[in-house]
Amino acid sequence: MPRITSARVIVTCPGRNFVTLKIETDQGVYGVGDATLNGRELAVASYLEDHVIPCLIGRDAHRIEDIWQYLYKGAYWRRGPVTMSAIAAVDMALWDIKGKVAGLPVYQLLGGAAREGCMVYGHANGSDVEETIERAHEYLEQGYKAVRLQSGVPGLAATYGVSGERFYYEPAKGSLPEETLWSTSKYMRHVPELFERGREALGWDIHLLHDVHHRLTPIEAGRLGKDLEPYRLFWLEDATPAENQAGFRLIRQHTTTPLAVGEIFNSVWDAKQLIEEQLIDYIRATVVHAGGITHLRRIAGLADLYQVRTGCHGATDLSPVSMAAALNFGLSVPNFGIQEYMRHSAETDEVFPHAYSLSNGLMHPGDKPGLGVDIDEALAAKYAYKRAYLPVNRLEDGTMFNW
Ligand code: GCO
Ligand code: MG
Repeated sequence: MPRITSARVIVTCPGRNFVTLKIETDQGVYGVGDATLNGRELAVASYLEDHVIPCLIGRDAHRIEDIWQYLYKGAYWRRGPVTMSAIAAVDMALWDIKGKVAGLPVYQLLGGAAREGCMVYGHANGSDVEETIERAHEYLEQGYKAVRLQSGVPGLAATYGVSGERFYYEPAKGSLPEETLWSTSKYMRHVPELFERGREALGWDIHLLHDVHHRLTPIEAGRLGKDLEPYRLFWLEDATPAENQAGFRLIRQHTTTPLAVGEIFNSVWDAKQLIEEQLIDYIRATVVHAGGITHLRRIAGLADLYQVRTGCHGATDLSPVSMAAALNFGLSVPNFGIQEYMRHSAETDEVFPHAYSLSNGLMHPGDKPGLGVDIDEALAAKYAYKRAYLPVNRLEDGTMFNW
């Protein structure tokens, strides 16, 4: 049995900030876990260093479930993104160790491949509809089966999902939060046009997705879903903030557009009513923010009973360690739906060498024992942490709103 001898937190900024936990054992085998919480990174680093690592030393690394329960129940203060990201990092690292000791990729330990690969969606974003469509074409040419369309809204200087970058969207920047302005009516007028043009230009063989990023009320979301029905979206994401799970009933009463939610969820309790009442179609909770592979499997198990499929968050602020874990999970889980894939920068990929690969719109975690991802610590040490914040959003009259 591999005993945990040491663990450390590695904070690095190869283009953006990442927090990684590395757990070492007396058998020379180590594991890595992602602990990145965008804009609040150092809170998780401290939670791990000051409170979790001292409890890990000497434990049997194979007892993943016991250590999960120990950290969850033992903290007394349950749930929350900081706690659950820290637990997730430990959990990922332990699955990585178990796989390496067994000589098997983690998906084999989870039941083996339930499909050939995980369908992913890429991000097409542009300052206007034409630019977004042009970028979506590039994904089609690369064999993607699904693409998310976001575009600038006429009359708004900036909006969620649109950036100067060609293939990914990186909202965290600045030494203080950037402030943007929002108008629901301008947005609601614009989105149906984006998808009307999108279908005309891209055809019907590609899945199209859209992220509202928590900016509508339930009844507004119902109307947008209805307006988008002719374009047969794969999903409409985060149509309204989801603290009030019952609010999704109102959306459901008005539209058959499939709904996805959950990238900011950290526990099955955030999604219980949404799943049990079949108020959503895709659950977007992911490995790093929802307690690791161990807890995500529990969420997926509940979702499967209600024909809700997975659609894990996979933005650039989730490190390649999370991506590797999500792919091992996604390949094995029966009710996989889709995986978000935003490419990382070349510097990030260099710091985190990985075995996963993309072919014809499907991603595979690769067959290296463990998660199939590593961290180059010497290289990581060259990129010092840079404080960065997600933007904040106001209505045009100055009222604080959801970003
Ligand atoms: C997505 C998300 C991201 C988040 C980001 C916050 O659908 O990929 O909405 O763009 O805003 O991950 O850290
Ligand atoms: Mg989103």
